[in-house]
Amino acid sequence: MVSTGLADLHARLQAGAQQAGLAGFGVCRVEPFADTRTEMERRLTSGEAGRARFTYRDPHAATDIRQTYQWAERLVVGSVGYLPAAGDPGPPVSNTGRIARFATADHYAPLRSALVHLAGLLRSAGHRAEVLVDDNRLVDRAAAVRAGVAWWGKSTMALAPRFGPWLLLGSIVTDAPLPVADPMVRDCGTCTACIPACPTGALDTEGVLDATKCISYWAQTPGPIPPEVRSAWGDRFYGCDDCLDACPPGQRLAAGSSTPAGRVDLVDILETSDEALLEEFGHFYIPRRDPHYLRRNAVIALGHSGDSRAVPAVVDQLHSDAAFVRTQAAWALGRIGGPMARAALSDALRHESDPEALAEIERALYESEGS
Ligand code: B12
Ligand code: SF4
Ligand code: SF4
Repeated sequence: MVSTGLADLHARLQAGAQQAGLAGFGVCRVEPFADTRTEMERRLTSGEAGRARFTYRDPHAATDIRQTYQWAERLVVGSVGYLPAAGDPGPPVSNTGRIARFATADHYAPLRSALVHLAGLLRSAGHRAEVLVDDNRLVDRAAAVRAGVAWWGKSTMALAPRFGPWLLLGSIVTDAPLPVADPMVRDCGTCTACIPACPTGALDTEGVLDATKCISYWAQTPGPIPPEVRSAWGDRFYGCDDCLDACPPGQRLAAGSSTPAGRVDLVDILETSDEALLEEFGHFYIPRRDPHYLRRNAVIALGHSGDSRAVPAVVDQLHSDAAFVRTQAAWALGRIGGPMARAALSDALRHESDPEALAEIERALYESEGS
């Protein structure tokens, strides 16, 4: 039995969520997300989690909010739609790269401010409230599904009617025993469109993602990109939207989001200072805040572009102080080919000391033979 005070507070939160423009709002209990924990542990053991840290650093804590907040009674879950605001990168243009729509700007900001506002309502009613947005201490999708804000898609995305997968998720942890929502009675039915749409085969039919094959994972993971992922990279600079683009429930919204956004000049990126890169892309997850990873991604996309006008900028990256950037630059030059690329690779062969970069230079020279 929920007291009138709590029912009233719930109604005020719901109205506040609507006023703040949230796409979804729901409340759920805080019992551990046992199935998610089991699945995370399975993926850690099988290797499918890759080197992902985030929630995988401590699956026990991420699936049991009471380990962080012993007083927690409920999760108030909110979602925000980021289309049409995130726009559309449009068709590929030579020497440009694509930013996945969730990252064309800090699209978490409106979600964060809406949840901070709702947390204020909870606190003024005498309750505790902490806002968690894309936080490693909570598995956001499991919370959204339990709170009736979304259903689980086979792409592993949390989907909602009208928005499809184009949603970002966050929660408020509270000690207010608010009335809880019923989960959404919905699933993907017979659709499996996202599975063949994935360029690297990272998804299977069971709703499992193998992070070690996912371009989105590699775009934010240290080191050189494995050859099979590199060869499917296309014009991506950060993130990947292919399994979202393929998803029928989100396609109407995507089709109406045509304002150009999220296309960047990759040669400019290679020529931009560390400070300016971190300033412009500060809202990305960049390992150790090291801009070399942005240049690594740019160089791979330039290799796919195959445009000889990019060669001088990529040649400069053969002198990068990060071996993984030199390795990818050699690979890109091998793909673009041409006399200037070959001359730079031959020169690099004489001074390169990193074994992986050296092997890539040799391969690139071999592959660009005759170009
Ligand atoms: C680590 C992480 C990643 C990793 C790994 C993702 C993964 N699948 O684990 C990488 C870097 C690959 C990644 C990529 C992306 N991410 Co991410 N990521 C996270 C993070 C930090 C943790 C996710 C986690 O713990 N997963 C644990 C696994 C086990 O849970 P799960 O993926 O939900 O898996 C469940 C399903 O598989 C389901 N399930 C099991 N069996 C079956 C069977 C069927 C039939 C079905 C339908 C389901 C199902 O049960 C599993 C366990 O409960 C969250 C933020 C957070 N704090 O939660 C964001 C988050 C999941 N990411 C987000 C986004 C936007 C993305 C990208 C779209 C970004 C992009 N455009 O590049 C891609 C999407 C790739 C994809 N298809 O998932 C959003 C997703 C929002 C949404 N609507 O779902 C989140 C929630 C961030 C946020 N706060 O909004 N991400
Ligand atoms: S984000 Fe891209 S690479 Fe990752 S599962 Fe989706 S389509 Fe595949
Ligand atoms: S593409 Fe189809 S199967 Fe995949 S998540 Fe969307 S609705 Fe589900």
